[in-house]
Amino acid sequence: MSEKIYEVPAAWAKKAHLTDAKYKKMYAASIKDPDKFWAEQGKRIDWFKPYSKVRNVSYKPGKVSIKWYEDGTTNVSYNCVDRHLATRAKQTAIIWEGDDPSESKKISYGQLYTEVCKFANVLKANGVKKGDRVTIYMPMIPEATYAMLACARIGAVHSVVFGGFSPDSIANRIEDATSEMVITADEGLRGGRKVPLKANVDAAAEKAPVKTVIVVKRTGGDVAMKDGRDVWYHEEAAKVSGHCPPAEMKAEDPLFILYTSGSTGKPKGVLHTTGGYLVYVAMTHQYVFDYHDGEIYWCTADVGWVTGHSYIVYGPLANGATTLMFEGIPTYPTISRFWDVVDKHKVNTFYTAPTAIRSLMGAGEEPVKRTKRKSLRLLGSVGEPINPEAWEWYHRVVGDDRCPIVDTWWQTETGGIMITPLPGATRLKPGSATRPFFGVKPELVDAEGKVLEGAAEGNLVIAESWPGQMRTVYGDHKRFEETYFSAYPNKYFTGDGCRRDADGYYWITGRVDDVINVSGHRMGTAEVESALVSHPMVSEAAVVGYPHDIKGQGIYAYVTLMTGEKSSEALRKELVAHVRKEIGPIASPDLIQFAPGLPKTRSGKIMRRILRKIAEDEFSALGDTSTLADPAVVDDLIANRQNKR
Ligand code: 6R9
Repeated sequence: MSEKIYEVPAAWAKKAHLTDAKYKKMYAASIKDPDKFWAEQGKRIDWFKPYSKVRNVSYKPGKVSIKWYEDGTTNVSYNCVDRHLATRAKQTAIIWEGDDPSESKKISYGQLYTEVCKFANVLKANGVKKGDRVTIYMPMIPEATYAMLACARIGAVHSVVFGGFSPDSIANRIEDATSEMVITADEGLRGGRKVPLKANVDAAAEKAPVKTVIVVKRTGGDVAMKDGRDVWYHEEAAKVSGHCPPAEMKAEDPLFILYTSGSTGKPKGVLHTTGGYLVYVAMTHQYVFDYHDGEIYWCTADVGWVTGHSYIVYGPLANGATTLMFEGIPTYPTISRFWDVVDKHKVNTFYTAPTAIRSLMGAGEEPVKRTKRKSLRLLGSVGEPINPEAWEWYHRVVGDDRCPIVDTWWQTETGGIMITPLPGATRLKPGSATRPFFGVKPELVDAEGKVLEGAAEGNLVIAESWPGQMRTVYGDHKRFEETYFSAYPNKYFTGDGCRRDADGYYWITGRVDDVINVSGHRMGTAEVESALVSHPMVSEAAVVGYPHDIKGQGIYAYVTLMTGEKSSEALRKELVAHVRKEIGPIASPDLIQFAPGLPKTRSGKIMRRILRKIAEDEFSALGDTSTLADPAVVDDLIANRQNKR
């Protein structure tokens, strides 16, 4: 582990919202008297009716309940749009950069107001009411943001499904959310290639029928429109007014559901609510990115992930920022695309994932160095641990040794950033997410739940609640309690392992459950396994992660075939295609090993520890295998391993 320290640049210490002393003072206050601290912070958004209660939280087993600002009323779309009109109607809210570099546009807050109101009126005209769930399956175009804010405006609950998911995955999410409307586009465009979004929705709706599909025209490609179900957005929008009053929402009314992978079973619908979430994402966006008026801020995530929700849409817009939305990919039309966009739009803050950095690193410095990047002042990282080599490269090559890097640790469940450097305040150590954000009380615990003090390594839990915390698993509160509050009673369990060093800095070491992180995308090994065993020739499957130079982790699948079936290269390809169809391209196994048997205990439990070691090509350290029902299977697994280094 690198222990190199990067001091806060002098210019930063002067200009930033926070200094180290201020951070320490505010942090101490936030932990000492959370009610007072959050009562004050709650004022950063506008309320229709002010709150008198701040926090009402119980982590008690069987009685988990999380409420913030519960008697206040507000509206998220009002806060992200209307309240800026008096001062920022002409300021750019969204810079949209198309897949093709010749296509870009700027949307002012004034225009955003009209677009969001129109979209809200279209939803209403098509029967959407407060509390209804609306599925959004969109490319990275401004209409995705309009649709989200339009739902928030009328009190509908959006469920955004990432455009890379398959029809089956869409169908499962439509069913789980009991959603009767899908908003999509004819096609998406990424790296010059078309993505058949509407066709995927059609296939999903075969399995999970919906009443209405609203289709935004993006490419003009040929799509089928089903009579009585499908409508064109532009035709509907032409019929409605550009004003729509924001609904008065209670602080704890649901804002959105976002599905994420867990260690078991199907993806969970993470539910976030209105008031606390918005306070938290606005506050973290301001401090973590040291956002100042007039700056250009770019988060490269997709709105289909929580990072897109909190740090492309809600946080930045609540703060009246200019947020850049990019439709394309880092390598199209050239591998300099990110930096060309930075120069074109004079981007000040750039927030991306380590996997992107690592893949660009592979192409060397020249594609970066041929661009100027003079506007950049801050870099950010999110989604997975960033290895010190990638951190140093990001700092030196992309940031010209001038820009601090904020390595932000958080989760779909946490709503916003939890452990992070604060530029101006925090000395950086490459590879460390450094210190907790205000109000966040991280603890390290051992397997028995004993809290570890000082420099230590253990499982990361968060004691106490914070306003951006998820409130429940949609439709399954029991699963919520079991997943997050049962391993360590009275604490929120993150699922991550973590080390704390002698300076109190946190180093996330990765998941300790059966969740893997592929290119910053969360994937449950159980999901990939169930996709594999749904193939008629597969009898059993076990999936583990293994270290991958660019993706962080790759997907390694052990597959046992039905008696009489023969393994072949063709079958290997077929299984990869099968998983892509069942879940989506992000779940494609990188390596498949056909195995006559899996290592099981006598009680029939697959010993994943062994499979992980073999996938890592570290089979000399398999540990105790004496409890295996048939230790001989291990020899075969080793002999036929797919990741020989
Ligand atoms: C925001 C987001 C959450 C999981 C999380 C952890 C990993 C995210 C990280 C990080 C190390 C960071 N993770 N940020 N690990 N350093 N800065 O990514 O949400 O998709 O729910 O993933 O990602 O393992 O538990 P989500």
